[in-house]
Amino acid sequence: MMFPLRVRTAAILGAAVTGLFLAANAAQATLVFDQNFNSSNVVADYVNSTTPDSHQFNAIGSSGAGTVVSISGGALSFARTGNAGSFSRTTDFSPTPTTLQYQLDLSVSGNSVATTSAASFQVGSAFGTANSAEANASTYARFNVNLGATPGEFSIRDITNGNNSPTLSGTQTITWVLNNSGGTTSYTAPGGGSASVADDKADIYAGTTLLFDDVAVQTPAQVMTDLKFSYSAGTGTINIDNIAINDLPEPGAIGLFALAAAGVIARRRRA
Ligand SMILES: [Ca+2]
Ligand SMILES: [Ca+2]
Ligand SMILES: [Ca+2]
Repeated sequence: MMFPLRVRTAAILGAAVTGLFLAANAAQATLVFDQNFNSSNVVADYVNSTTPDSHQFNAIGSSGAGTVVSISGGALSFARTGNAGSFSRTTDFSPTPTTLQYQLDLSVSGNSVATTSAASFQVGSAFGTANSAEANASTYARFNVNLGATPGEFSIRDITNGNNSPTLSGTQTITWVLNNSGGTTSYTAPGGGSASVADDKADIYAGTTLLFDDVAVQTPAQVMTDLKFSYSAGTGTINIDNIAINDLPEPGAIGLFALAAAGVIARRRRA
């Protein structure tokens, strides 16, 4: 049987819109930075202090012998009893990302004393290469790592809002989704399915478990051009691997497709 022209037109437009959405999603993630620490066992090989590429840091180091930095088992390892260890990426990402999905594998070992906020991960701008954490005013968003009293156990602390995740252990893939775009953005959640994050909010996952949903970032007016990791309290080893940082699709891009499609349908209906 034949459907009325309007229904067939709507079906064709619907298929076209679906195609545009798929195209927009397929075009999405752009690499901002990645590093899996597999190419060398020498820490310095991952550093370029002046002109780092999208796989290199401006600095990886420690403030003294109390923190030993090494490449161990193909991961970046900070073994701490004192001082502070860090990585810094201070050369700006270009173009400046407005959304980020910052993923890394995290594990701890050798810890036996619970320590809140032993280490911190930060994204912001105008960072330096000091081993200490960056100032809040320079920090778009941050989360901390708490060491547990049981070896291998840790938790993630949303330090900005004062919330702790449940206890984690083993190697956890942490996914930190940041939105500085000015509007809500959608993304594919770890493990599949659609998720969203509002402007100047963050989602944090361990594996496929959402630990923090749309929590406020530290300084909403900041931008996301620099990275810092700083480990400055507690005893134990923190291992970092498979850093993968991508930007998410511009919410405006998908919105424009939808608006354009709606405009075509409206014109057809008037005709
Ligand atoms: Ca690795
Ligand atoms: Ca969310
Ligand atoms: Ca903002």
